[in-house]
Amino acid sequence: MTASALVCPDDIRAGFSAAMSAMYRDEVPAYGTLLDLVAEVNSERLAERPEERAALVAAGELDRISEERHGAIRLGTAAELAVMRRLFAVMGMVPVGYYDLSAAGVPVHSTAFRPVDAAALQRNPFRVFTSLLRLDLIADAGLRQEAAEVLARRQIFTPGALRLIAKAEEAGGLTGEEAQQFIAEALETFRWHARANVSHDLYRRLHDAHRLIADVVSFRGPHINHLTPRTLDIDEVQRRMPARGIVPKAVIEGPPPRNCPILLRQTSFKALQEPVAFETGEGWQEGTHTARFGEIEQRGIALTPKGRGLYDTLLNKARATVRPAADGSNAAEYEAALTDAFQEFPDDWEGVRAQGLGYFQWSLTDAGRAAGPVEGDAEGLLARGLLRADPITYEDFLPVSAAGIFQSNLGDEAAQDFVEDPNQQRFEADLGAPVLNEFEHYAAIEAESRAACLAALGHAPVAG
Ligand code: OOG
Ligand code: NI
Repeated sequence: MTASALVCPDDIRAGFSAAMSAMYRDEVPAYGTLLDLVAEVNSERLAERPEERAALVAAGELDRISEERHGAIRLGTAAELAVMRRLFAVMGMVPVGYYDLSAAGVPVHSTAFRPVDAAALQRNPFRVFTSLLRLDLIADAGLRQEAAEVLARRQIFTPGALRLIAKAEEAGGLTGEEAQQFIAEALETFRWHARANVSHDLYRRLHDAHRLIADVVSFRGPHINHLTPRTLDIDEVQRRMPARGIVPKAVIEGPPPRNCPILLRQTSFKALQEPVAFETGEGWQEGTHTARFGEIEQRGIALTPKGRGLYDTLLNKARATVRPAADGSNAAEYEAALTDAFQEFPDDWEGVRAQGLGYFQWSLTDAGRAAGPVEGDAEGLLARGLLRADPITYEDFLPVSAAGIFQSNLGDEAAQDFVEDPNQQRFEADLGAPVLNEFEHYAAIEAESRAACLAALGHAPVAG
């Protein structure tokens, strides 16, 4: 078979993301309502802001503006995580970043499977935030054992999916027909199961240990627990949710609204209580489970370690003054504290760049392309109008925000103290591969773009 018969992984990812979106809208009607609301606000903003619209057209992003950017799943075992890595690899998604949520009272650690190069992100940016349950953080040894046994018995991948993953690894990809089959088989893993694979009694005991443990252990597979489209105005979507009959979480996670957006702002509607049937040995007993929700996101510039350090400091400062309550009673105070704390973070691109807080993509201006060989460093050439520096979008996640999203969808009573215990080495051993360090990745994009500009302007290639 020739390589040209193989489908590009980006196309498989795009097909998978569309199939997942259709399945989730069908399973969770409130998510369809959220998508409609996002599309409405996005089109209003585009009508009001022709410059923003033109920038999206230039970036080739206008058509896909309201499409999903990410989803999330929670896995039970190391073996599941290792196969999940291979499944996502078929779609050009690799593990980026390590997130320890134990510090925030959630017994998981996580990575995000995502496309990394610019062309792949532009074709389809879909990512999956993937968490692995840490049974080692459950205090009760008996319960830990029972949970491990239930997890050891389940197979979350279909035989067809496993066969096609192996086929893709062997042949270096999938043909068009195989890709269609792969999408259909892979989708099965993320489907909701209205029948639990445990008794109501075990469910309740798992739930009492932590609601998240019950969510992972009690079902046949890692149902997708939310999907997240991009909005051009997160504050407005948050405001309009109640009128659409969906209940927003108390506060928007991440930085306050700014002229120059940084990192990631996210919010969600609260998880729904859904009917579930539990095994009794003789039949099925009705009960409920709360896990699935819908989220929205708005992204800004990727920050350097220095910028991220400042972000974390200011966020902690605001949260030390006002800790957002899940019922929304102090939401206004929290927003005020956040805005106040972030006065210290420069809110113009010049300032962000000059202080080394964010990552930028360098390119030649028209004048730069027309110029002959010139002397000077990047900053000097920028000042002379021969180069430009555009913010690089942050494509990853934030642990404090993720914990806030988890927490608001697990209920306040789920907040628990675990000893902070990051274990990236263990996570990578379970995954079967190292995760890509997101800071190094953004730094390399910036350095390469700057070196290419200088080379084009007749400078000797910069060493390193
Ligand atoms: C994942 C929560 C984290 C995000 O956007 O930060 C997340 C989960 O609830 O499983 O998706
Ligand atoms: Ni999310």
